[in-house]
Amino acid sequence: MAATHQSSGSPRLAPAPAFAPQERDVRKLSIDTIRALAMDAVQRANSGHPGTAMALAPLAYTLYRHVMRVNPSDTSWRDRDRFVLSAGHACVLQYSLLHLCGYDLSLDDLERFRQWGSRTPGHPERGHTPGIETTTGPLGQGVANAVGMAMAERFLAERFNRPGHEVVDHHTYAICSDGDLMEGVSQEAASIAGHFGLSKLIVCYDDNRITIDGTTALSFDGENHVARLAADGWHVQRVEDSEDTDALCAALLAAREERERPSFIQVRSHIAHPAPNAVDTAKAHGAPLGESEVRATKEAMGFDPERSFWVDERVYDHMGLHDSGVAAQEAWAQRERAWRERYPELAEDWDRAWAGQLREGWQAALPSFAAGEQIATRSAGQKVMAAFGSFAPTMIGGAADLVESTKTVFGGAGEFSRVHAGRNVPFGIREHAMGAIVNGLAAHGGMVKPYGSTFLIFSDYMRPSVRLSALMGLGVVWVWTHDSVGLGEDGPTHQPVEHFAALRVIPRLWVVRPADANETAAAWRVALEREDGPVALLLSRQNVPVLDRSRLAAADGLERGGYVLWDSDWSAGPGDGEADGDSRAAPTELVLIATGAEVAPTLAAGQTLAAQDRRVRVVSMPCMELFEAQSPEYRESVIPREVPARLAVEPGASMSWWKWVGDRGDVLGIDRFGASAPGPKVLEELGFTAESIAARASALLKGQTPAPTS
Ligand SMILES: Cc1ncc(C[n+]2csc(CCOP(=O)(O)OP(=O)(O)O)c2C)c(N)n1
Ligand SMILES: [Mg+2]
Repeated sequence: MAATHQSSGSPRLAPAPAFAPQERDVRKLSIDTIRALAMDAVQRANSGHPGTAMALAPLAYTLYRHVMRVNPSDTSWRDRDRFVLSAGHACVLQYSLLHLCGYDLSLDDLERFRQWGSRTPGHPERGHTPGIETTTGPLGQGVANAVGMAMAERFLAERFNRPGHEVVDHHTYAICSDGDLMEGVSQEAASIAGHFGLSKLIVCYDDNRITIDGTTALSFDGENHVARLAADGWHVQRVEDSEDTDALCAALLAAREERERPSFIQVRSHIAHPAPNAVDTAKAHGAPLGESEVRATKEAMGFDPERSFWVDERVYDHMGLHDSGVAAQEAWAQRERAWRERYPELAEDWDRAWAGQLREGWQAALPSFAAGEQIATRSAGQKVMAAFGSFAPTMIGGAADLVESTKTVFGGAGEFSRVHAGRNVPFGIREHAMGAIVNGLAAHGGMVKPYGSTFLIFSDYMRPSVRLSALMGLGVVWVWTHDSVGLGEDGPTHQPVEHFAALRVIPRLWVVRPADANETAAAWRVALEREDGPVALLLSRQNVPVLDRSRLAAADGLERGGYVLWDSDWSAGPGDGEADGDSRAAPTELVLIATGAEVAPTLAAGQTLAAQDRRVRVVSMPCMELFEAQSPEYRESVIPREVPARLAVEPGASMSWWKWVGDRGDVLGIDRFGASAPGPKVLEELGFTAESIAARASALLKGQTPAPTS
């Protein structure tokens, strides 16, 4: 093990490395091996991105071999350095490094790059390959994820470290490309990282001046990137030659010395170096080099061109991080043990947080709301958060400058700032970065259910990050308020319409739109208990009545996604036939299904029709994804096949509903944009009063074709 590798686990920095002359040969051999593996894997797959992987081999080598403190044998070590390859297209670079450094990734895995079922997918996927911290590929996301990880480190350090007892002390490193820097999300993230002074974040920028369509002269040369990042409050450095590992190492260590600002290191590189013909060409970005160019490159590197996927044993000896990693982790574990003994209560919170759990007793602390009160579900959400907040000491999050409106705040828990890692994060008007930062907080670990909130309409502004939260199966919560045209005067620019459907089509995302305050408490409970993915809470701006659960089914029904809220033959209450539909005297004629604020008027409509001797059922369907996950028998017991007259009521695009109402049912939705007017007026004009719902249902019962809503 080189003396320069920081293996002590000490918070103090290792001295800048002076590479021993005899090490230079094996260093070059190692770097060229990374290049050869990258070329071979892409060539074998006949697909992938060799150029950047080749050019950045010295940077990635320096990071893994000489700078980062990681343990290949335990990729979940809590205090490991985090690494994000934001330029995810170059993932063959990281896979090669992981293999050579001794992670559980074999040459076989590299040979199966981009193949079905392999552990080396086309872009890095969290949870799929050991050592991959976050899923990247959509450019810009990784930079913002890294900001979230650095915030998590800052928060956990402040919360758990004690003088002389540092259990949280690591860095977050990222490599980004031109595309990452062009994408707006990275600028939003850079801006807030500078503002918060995240000094343990170190981003290396691959300045190769090449993108897919040509050189950056096409669209990116008018900007001084280093000056931009400096203006954002970053510590900036330039390395003029990506082949100069001494300079790279010195810059990285200088970045680690920085105590006030995040670091940005611009590294001038030449894509596909040292390929003789492909170097500096855009075509080296995303296509195999071709057999003859691979051959020529191997010859130029002094490799045998007849060999593929070949690694000299000396490279494994030189690059293996197992011993140094185990030693570093053990040094840390000793510190952690001493800390545990001294602070057993902190340690309990610490373990719970890493297990993704809240302190015991939180469910019982959730409030219940009395019938009859009028309360917006966003306001109910505020009360629910206040009730469980102290049970989730590492839950942090915030809004994109709308906290007064979304009401997502932990009272008395302080704000996250340059000087204090409070639990309320003022994301500013940066929805997209908020999404990716929240993902980074969750991907870091130790942060229970980080959340982000804004108006539902602006879920569009963060959608790429929301999608990635689902793809990664992260335990995050998205709180979107002002969830319908019912928000009123702000008009169609602010009124979500297509968003319900647009969010429901994202696989693995649960979209929950609670009907009243008690369903809001149940919705938060579901969100906090979910272990395998994100939950979105859609909450109303306007007041809605707290439903009278003594005459209706309990709000816990939300856990099953959809439930019978009321049946017209429940003369004395839900106990009368709720569980056993067969005991009812006569079959249901009509099923009304609604979500959120529209449940109350739909219930009123159902009761009106019941008073006209119609046998009506009202279903509250706050979460289609959860309902879908129930048994066919349960679903049938809620929406019986034999009742074709089913009307769904939701003030948004009708398309999600047809599968539940069938072709003899009807959907009262909004397949147009909203309008600026007081909320009740907009809802009335678009047909969402109890009267118009009843009229629409009557028409359905009579077999009349409804008029389209445009
Ligand atoms: C958001 C997003 N848009 C487009 C792409 C497709 N794409 C992949 S890499 C790339 C740009 C390549 O240029 P650069 O980022 O400089 O990477 P390099 O070629 O230098 O490795 C593009 C447009 C993407 N991955 N993500
Ligand atoms: Mg580039």
